[in-house]
Amino acid sequence: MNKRLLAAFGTVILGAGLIAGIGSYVAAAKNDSRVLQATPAGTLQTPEGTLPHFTLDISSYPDSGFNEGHNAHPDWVAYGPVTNFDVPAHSAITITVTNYDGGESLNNDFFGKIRGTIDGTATLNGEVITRVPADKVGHTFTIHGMSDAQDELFVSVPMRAVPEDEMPEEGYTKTPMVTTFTFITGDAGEYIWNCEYPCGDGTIAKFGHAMSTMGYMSGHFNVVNA
Ligand SMILES: [Cu+2]
Repeated sequence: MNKRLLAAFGTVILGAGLIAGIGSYVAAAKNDSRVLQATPAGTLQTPEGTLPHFTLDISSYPDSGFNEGHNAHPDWVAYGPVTNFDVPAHSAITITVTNYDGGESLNNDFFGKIRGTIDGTATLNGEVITRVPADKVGHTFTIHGMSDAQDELFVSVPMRAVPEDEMPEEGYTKTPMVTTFTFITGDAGEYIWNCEYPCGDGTIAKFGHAMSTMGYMSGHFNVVNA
């Protein structure tokens, strides 16, 4: 194996290791039982034929102030309105994430690339993209299985960070980054999603607090029979 191939391979292994580690962390905690059901949106033409189509609209925030009554840690970064989702099996799922948060650099460029969506693309503020530069990522939405026995579902999409000079002192920016992506579900099963951008605190690696507590940067992603 040549050196470049080995380096690329190493990056993938590191990525997979991170996911596995965080996944088991997350599975142990069930803090917030609220679940958002995907909204029916007719049908969609996909590479796998015409499928039932569903949508989820979510946001990522620099703090949990939006989440009154559920914000045990109002200063922690979070996705909302909730962090547990139900989507139908064998369907096209379109998720729109409105990101109000800034960011810095990913630990791992693996998560800068869009993975597992139709055509490997997303749209960012209406423009088609396949990746976000590793130093311009605010959060990621990364869906994966909890065990190897499961139907394959791996979707990872980076959210572009709001530039520092557009982040207000108070409240949320009026110019969020809007990312939309579509993927196809297989059989019903329980999955986990989490953010792979080190946006937490409490540890040197920034994988503590919001990153290691259910209901902020992670949650359940259930694929259910319609
Ligand atoms: Cu995050």
